[in-house]
Amino acid sequence: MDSEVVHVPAEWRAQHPHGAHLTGMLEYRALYEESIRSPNTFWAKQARELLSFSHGFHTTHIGSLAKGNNAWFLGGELNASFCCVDRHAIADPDRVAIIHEPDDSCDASREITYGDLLGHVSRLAGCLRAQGVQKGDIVTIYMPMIPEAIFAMLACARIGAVHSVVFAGFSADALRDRIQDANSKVVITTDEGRRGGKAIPTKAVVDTAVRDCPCVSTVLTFKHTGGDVSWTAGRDMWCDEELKKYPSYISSEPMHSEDYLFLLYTSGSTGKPKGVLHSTAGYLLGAAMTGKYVFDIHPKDRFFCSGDIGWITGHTYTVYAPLVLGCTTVIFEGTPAYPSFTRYWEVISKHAATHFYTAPTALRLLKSKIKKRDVEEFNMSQLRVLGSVGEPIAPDTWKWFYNSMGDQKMTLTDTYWQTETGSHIVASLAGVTPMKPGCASLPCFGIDLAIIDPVSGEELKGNLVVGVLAIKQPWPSMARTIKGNHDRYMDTYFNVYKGYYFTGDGAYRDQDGYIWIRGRVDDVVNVSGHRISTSEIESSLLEHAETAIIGVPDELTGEAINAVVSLKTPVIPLGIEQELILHIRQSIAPFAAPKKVFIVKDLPKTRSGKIVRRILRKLLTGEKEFGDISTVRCSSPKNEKCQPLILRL
Ligand code: 6R9
Repeated sequence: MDSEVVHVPAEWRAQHPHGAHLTGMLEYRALYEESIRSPNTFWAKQARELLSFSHGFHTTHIGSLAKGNNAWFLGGELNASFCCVDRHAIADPDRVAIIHEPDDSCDASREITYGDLLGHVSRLAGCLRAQGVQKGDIVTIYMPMIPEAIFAMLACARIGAVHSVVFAGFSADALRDRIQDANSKVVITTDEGRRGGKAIPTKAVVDTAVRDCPCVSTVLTFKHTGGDVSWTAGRDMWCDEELKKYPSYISSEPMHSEDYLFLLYTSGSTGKPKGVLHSTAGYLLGAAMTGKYVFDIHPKDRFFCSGDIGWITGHTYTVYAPLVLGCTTVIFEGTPAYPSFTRYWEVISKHAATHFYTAPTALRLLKSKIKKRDVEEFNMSQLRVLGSVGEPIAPDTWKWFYNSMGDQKMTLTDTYWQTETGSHIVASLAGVTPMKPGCASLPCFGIDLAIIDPVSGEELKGNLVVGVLAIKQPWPSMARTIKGNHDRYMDTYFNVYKGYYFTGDGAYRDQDGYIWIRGRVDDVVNVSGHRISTSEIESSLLEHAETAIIGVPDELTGEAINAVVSLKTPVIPLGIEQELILHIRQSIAPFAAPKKVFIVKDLPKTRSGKIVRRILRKLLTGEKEFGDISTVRCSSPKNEKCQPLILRL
């Protein structure tokens, strides 16, 4: 598994147009040592170098992992929109901040300079203020991948409002729950979005969601496709007309370092999604520092991250890292498969992207569809850095990415991190770290990793150890709390192994100290890089059935959801499988829908009534060995006393 090492190609450094930020592994090791030995000195220096504080901080850090009360850069004041917009607009207003590539390759792309961005963000910020949005209020954003979505995030930040971006693939029910939890007065959306040639009815979904949200007084809608929408007078406003009323510059609100910048919902191992809250200074520093060192971003770069702004990857690496560092972010509204499988190559060559950051699920799809000759015509000469995120990347997919898109000339970084960590925590540094295909590799600066034995709870020191991955020192971009439920925050991350942050992932440290991520050890399934909790899906079916949701390996999506369902009715209605799938699509999102549904008479349970997923997983993956089943009531199809487990497929 860990034998193959791919060294950074010699020409990478020789042909670097700006000179890499780090000279090599010696510098990485020295800086890493310093970041662990003297974290406060290290982080204070980074913060002063990479962020612009309107009032300097007096204390770098207080708090501990055991208490879950970490705070950074106290006394400091800054504004994320100032750091991402104003300072670049002042220095170089004509530099392009955002390039938008539409879904359809025949439609024109758009470029927004830092100077223009300042105007767009200011106007929208003024408009939000006029709608009564105040410092600390949460604004919900439900939008496709267009520049206006970034304007909306930064406009919130400008007036000190907290943004909550909900992925535009979520259903109206899921959106409603998130708007209600955030108690948003204002929701920002578009008439429609467009993906893979299809219209996404964003406004219609918002209309349905806000029916049950008395907190919402304003829905601001950007015109995007020109599609028909229904209109509620007094509540709905067209942004395009409204924004003309506001000035193209308003000053940014000074925020305390620890004021929240955004809320983002993610799945945990229990049913209800968690609203993870991130701070202003700490989060922004994590984005800036990993952008600089992991991706080696320079101001002239054009960074293309295919991650949607509805997920943390989109927040940190489509929006905040590129903009805080003052480079160009390339955003793409479409899919890798429309109108053809060469779409990513088209986007990269058309916009001369220097970086391309994507997920293994897209790569697996392309790997099965693309032949070398399909992509030969594209000019990829500007491309310097490739990145992977979201799930473990199998060595063969890694190699395909490196060889076919990277032409063996680039550096490929596998980046491991989470919504809660804010920015990368394990990653190979572009152009620096010798790469191992399929391996996230080494800890980022300031991240003190531990592998823990899940049984004894003891840290496993040294190399060649397998266990669960934890972190033993606080770092600035860690999430500060879960909205409305600090106890859940403590129990999920800090009370599992006292004194450590628990990631929920299994990991192996090889003989070179490289970290191999082995996937979740809790009840979270990762479908195409989207996190979803098994119990969230199970509880959505509770009315109709008792269900066990199992993640099984899948060639295309990494893991696929299988549902094993025991119905509450004595008769099994025809077509019930499709009905259940539809129900999940509507109540959560299409990506949460099971690939297969198995209707069974009874689920295997322990004597105390807990479903034994381990057995179902083995059945579904074709394993014959069931392990110890002495405590299981309905143990296996072979057990004569039990009803056959699978009635029909
Ligand atoms: C950034 C993001 C986090 C979970 C995480 C892990 C998996 C992410 C990975 C990876 C192996 C990588 N994960 N990156 N596993 N190698 N490079 O995806 O955040 O949506 O919160 O998911 O994704 O299981 O715990 P999030």
